[in-house]
Amino acid sequence: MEQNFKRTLVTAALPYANGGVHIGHLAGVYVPADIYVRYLRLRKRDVLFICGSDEHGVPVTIRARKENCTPQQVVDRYHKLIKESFEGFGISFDAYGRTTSETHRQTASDFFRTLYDKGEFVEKESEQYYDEEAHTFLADRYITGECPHCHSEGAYGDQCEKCGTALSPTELINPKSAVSGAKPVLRKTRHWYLPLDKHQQWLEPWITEQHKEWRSNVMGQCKSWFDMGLQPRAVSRDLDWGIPVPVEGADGKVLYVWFDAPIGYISNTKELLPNDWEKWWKDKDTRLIHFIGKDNIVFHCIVFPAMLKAEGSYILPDNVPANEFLNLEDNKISTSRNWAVWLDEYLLDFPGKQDVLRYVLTANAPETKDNNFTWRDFQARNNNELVAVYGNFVNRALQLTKKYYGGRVPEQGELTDYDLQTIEEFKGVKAEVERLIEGFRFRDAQKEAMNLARIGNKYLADSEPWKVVKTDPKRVETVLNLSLQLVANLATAFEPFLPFSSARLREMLQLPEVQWERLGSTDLLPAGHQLGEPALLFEKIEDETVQAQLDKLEATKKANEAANYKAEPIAETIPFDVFEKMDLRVGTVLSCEKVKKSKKLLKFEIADGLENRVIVSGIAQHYEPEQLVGKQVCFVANLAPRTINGIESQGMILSAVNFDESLSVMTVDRPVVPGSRVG
Ligand code: B3M
Ligand code: ZN
Repeated sequence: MEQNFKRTLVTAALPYANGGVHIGHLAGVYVPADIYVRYLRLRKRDVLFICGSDEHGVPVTIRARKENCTPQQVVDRYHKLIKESFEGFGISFDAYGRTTSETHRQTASDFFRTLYDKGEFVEKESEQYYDEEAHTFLADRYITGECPHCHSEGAYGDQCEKCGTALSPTELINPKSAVSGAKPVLRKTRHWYLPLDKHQQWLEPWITEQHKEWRSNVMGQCKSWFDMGLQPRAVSRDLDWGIPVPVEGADGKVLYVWFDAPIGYISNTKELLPNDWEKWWKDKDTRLIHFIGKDNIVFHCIVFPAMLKAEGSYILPDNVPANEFLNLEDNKISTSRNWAVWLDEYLLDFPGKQDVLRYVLTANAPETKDNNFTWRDFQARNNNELVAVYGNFVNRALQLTKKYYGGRVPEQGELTDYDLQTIEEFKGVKAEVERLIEGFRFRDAQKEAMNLARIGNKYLADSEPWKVVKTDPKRVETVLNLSLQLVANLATAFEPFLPFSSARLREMLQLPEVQWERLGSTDLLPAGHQLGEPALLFEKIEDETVQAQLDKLEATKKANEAANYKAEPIAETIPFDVFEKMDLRVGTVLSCEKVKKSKKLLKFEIADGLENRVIVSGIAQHYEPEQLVGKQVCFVANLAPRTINGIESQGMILSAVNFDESLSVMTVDRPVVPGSRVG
């Protein structure tokens, strides 16, 4: 149990500095870790919260190549962006470092060297794809080709994104280097491997017997790895971005990013506490907790512990509360498809509303299964819970106190049975929130905190101080005193979850200190205490605001569809004389109106240089009539007339059909006289 430890070291996965951070990151890792750490601090436990940017790895080099800059420029940019996003959301790291720091290079290098000197690696030669034009070995992601399973083009050397199959580069049909486009050749190369097969002996019982308390999703993944039998893993790569392998004759080789990244937790601790870091990593009395997403489970439960054990002087993680994934509007969040709510954009679009997102992401946290974020749910939770329950209770209690007592906390008089019953209800919240947070059940813990506000609302509604004030003013003093005690309790209970709102609420209460140990008490605010000015704690989010976010996502979807659009195959060839039979002309739209009783049809009068003509066209869902009047449009002039909805249509107006079936009428680039031929 946690109480037996002297200190807790909490790490949160180091985000890749090849892009920004989004709600999936926040929900999966950083908000839960932050709640946990803030809670431990409130409990006055010795705790350290470590994170930083993961700046090595192939994705960084791919991004650099795409953007025509250096990998260092890429990570400098994103490190700053990520760090600021986290600060914006109040993620309270003690250290946020980076894996390109000198401390990290040295630490990771020494770590490798220690394992190397102890004979903890096996050295193996293998064949890997090499690009003879670019003179470089190719990382799996740098090789594309046809998927051997679904035969779609553009599958990567590690995975086909179309059918999801995991691949190895040699399985690709017609492999191509993504660097030069050349056909890669197999070349021999040497690498160092961590023999996980040997480590399985102790890893398996350590997890499955000694850590039965780990979340079932985490345990499930570990067991399936064990069942398949662990394999040796290469910890070096042929790449020019990363930490050089500190061994003679290893030119052109760097540490595999998943070898150096977890060591980042250690080096970032070292940077913060150069003289005192060891007790956090090497003392049995330290409890190490890794907060991660589910795609990182194998590295934190198996690979990193094996590295730590092989080194010999480090403690092992005590728990790895990994979350499942958060989807966005029913689709998988994706950086490459820009399907995400980016934190930096949220901070700009919703200034001062960090806690709303924190709240919603915790209420919806993917703790046991994948979950879905929708903007409608975001709005509903804000309006129906934060505003209508929490904010409303606080506001009523403070406004009534202001009105009746000039904002001074009234005396607590004699308590009725109902008062005592209410007190009994909210007293239990402390133990419950503690139990849930310590069990990494943040979603339920937050719900418990919210219960305080529900209790408060009910108490006020039942006690009706605004009525009783006329008949029994003494009673109102007690009701408002107790209500204010509840408000103060709310500020305390929400401190780990909604730190910005708690700070504002404490300001309104003029309650500078948070005393977690007094959560559940009825004397947090002494009688006579002068409260500050009440203000709204949360505000309603309007439909338009939500619609703007949905429109943004819709635009992303459209952009992705357009980017993936493949033109239809060309129709059967026709001889020239067949084409020539078609008389295409340009005409000016003299008038345009909706056809009565039809949703689709527009009636045009077209100046065609002769006698003018009427054309009926099915484009009413794409244009308002006024948008077309005066335009010069192309039309088929010698089409046999047809009667549509009782109107004779003399020709057909030409439109381009876009990828999404939207229409764009064909007009001319410069004005021409009506009746001009098209050809
Ligand atoms: N950067 C992967 C990720 O962001 C990786 C985590 C490293 S934690 C040591 O999902
Ligand atoms: Zn495939």
